[in-house]
Amino acid sequence: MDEAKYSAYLAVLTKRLSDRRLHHSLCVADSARHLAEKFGADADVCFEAGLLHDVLKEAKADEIFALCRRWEIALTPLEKVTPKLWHAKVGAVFLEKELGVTDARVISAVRYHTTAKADMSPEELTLFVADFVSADRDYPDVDVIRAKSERDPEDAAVYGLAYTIRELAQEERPIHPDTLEAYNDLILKRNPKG
Ligand code: DGI
Ligand code: FE
Ligand code: FE
Repeated sequence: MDEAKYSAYLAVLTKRLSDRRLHHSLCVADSARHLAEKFGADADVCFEAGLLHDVLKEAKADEIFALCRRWEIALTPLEKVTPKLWHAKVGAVFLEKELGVTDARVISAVRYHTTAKADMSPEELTLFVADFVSADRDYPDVDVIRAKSERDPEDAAVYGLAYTIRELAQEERPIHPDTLEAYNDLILKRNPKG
């Protein structure tokens, strides 16, 4: 990425994000580039998507709903009541409309970075996994998923999805259909007989 573009993105991120979240974004960008180089996704696309993926993570509900109206983004009933999903779907459109991102691979990786989806592109999968294993992450099995990510990113994604689905079900919260479809897709690819 050229210097001018990097500085412009950094200025937006610095304005919108806490120090901790900015640090997370830089760590995810690094992890995404590393995984891309190792497993053959586009490294520049993954770095850019990693840098920008959480740009709207700290936006307030008022702003999210205003952006949805302005850009005619339709949230499903499940998405409306799940604030953690907003920054991915609305953030992807923000990249296009406000930051001038034109590469559909970057936009789509950001869009699906929280839920994942069935049939992910290499760049979508890479960002999804990078967000779990970035250097700033510190949850109980982060070492397990880091080790998997270095061997087989799809295996790491299955582990991450199973972890998220388990947590959400345990708390009796809604699970986005894209999350369930991503999980089934990767499981069936691994073992077509189920
Ligand atoms: O933005 P980050 O914190 O870096 O990570 P993220 O965008 O992957 O968000 C993770 C959060 O999103 C985590 O608390 C679980 C939640 N989440 C992920 N998939 C789903 C979900 N929440 C619901 N209700 N349904 C989902 O399918
Ligand atoms: Fe996120
Ligand atoms: Fe993130």
